[in-house]
Amino acid sequence: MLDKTKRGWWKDAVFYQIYPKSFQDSDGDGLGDIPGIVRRLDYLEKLGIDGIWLSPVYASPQADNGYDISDYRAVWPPFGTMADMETLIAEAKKRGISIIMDLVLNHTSDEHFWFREALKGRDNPCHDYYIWRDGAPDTPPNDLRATFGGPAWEYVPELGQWYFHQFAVKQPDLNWENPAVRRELYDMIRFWVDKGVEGFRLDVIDNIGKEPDRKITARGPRLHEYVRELSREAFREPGLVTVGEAWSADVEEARQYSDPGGSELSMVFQFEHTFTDCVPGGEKWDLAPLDLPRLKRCVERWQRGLHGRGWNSLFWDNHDLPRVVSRWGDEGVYRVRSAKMLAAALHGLQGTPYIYQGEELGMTNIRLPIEGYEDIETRNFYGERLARGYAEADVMASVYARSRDNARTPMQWSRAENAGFTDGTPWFAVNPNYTEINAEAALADPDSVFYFYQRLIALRKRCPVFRDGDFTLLDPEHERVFAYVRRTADEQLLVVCNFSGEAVDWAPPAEFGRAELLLSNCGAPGHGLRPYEAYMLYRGAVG
Ligand code: TEU
Repeated sequence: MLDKTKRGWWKDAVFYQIYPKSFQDSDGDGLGDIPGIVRRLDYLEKLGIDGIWLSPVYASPQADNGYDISDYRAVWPPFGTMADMETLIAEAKKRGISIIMDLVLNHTSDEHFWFREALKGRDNPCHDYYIWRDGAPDTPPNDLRATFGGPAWEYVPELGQWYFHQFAVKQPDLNWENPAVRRELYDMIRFWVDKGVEGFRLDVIDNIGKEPDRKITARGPRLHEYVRELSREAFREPGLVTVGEAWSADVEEARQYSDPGGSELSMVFQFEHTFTDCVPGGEKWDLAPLDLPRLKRCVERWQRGLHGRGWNSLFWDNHDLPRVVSRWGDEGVYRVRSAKMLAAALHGLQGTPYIYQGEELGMTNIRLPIEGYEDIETRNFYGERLARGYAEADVMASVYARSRDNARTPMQWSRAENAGFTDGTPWFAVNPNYTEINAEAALADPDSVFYFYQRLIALRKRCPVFRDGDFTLLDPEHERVFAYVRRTADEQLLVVCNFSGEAVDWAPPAEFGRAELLLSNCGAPGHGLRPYEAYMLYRGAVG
């Protein structure tokens, strides 16, 4: 078992993200909950993961599924109680699984006590916890837009002031320039550390240093000063793992965030690779076929850029992204094989892998009529694009491919009604393919995607090259094959993945002629590569 008191233990770890609303319901209200997670810990232990990144479970009006927090020190009642949370932390720990909480420090809900106080008047001590500008009701301070659509400013007639919000109107931004705000947040973090939480995922951490008057949202001038202070004041134990969500980070900046000296964070989530199938310069909704050479160059830049100088996180999926098997694999005949191929491509890299719930089953995207979507971003996008004159069919094509709700359909546990997720009415549509794609079926099939992930997790623990090896990309311009070599002084690992549904003529480098086959998704490698074939070859010290 990993020694989680030591800095760096996460370099050997694999994490699993749970989106609690959609994981497991235990009381029939149609919403996943904390006792439901406890019930599934044995399943996660079997998979072999070392920690759970738990998306927000705090008290919240749920305007953004919990990323709008009204009380950081309370659990949203439909998810359970504080006692349930304590049980989860303890039961997980017994199984060697750490709980990593999601921290939303950039904004609160407008129903948070601080904001309700702030609305009482300019003299209220909480007023300066948020970002206000004087002005007339019809002219916002400037033209900054919110991520979820509309202006980033909202007018409050009673105060004659506008408040700043980078996300929904119901998510007012906290004023990090106010030391009292920072102090409150550090105290709150310590509350959770004292409860036994072993790490944190920091929501949009790159946005905390905003300076809206200068139209600066991400990467503000004081950002790293704040992150260092946060780390010093709140993350005192060297064993606490911290991962910052940083859409704006480039390699250079990620080095700073994940500096091995530990002055900031353990690692960041960066998203550059998730734009390699978007129209260059466009938004995530502007679809283009995957440009594999572009994806490979991107991965190469990050692998080489952080080797020895920082630490990567590795992921294809999360609660904001579509399902990777639908995106870059095949939902049809090659679903299982392509899901394994994508897993191999990612887990062979240097960094800490994150598995998003259901990814280990090869769960897929969903298609619903627009009324079926719950996500605020999806709904606003649909309205805005139609208003701008886009054709409905094109807008829906983007929704099918990129809506965050693709990831938020209930976890598919079994063939039972509602996929075994709930005895009640699920809060969100269950993907009808649950009769075929579900955990029960996967556990009964030794060739399932689940066991492939289980083996990948075990391999990372067996061969140091996964953690330590450098990175050499083979055939950078090849449009179908993603192959790379990882090397340490006495080990070599070759990862070969066919990203296409067609057979490809490709042979491994001669030095791997007698290498050990660590794993593969269609038996022993033959001549060339079969559709979506993937394998790993190994030469080295570890038997
Ligand atoms: O996401 C950050 C963020 O910028 C997203 O809105 C992202 O741009 C979008 O999902 C891409 O489609 C984080 C959380 O992960 C997300 O779930 C929250 O909605 C958001 O912050 C606000 O807290």
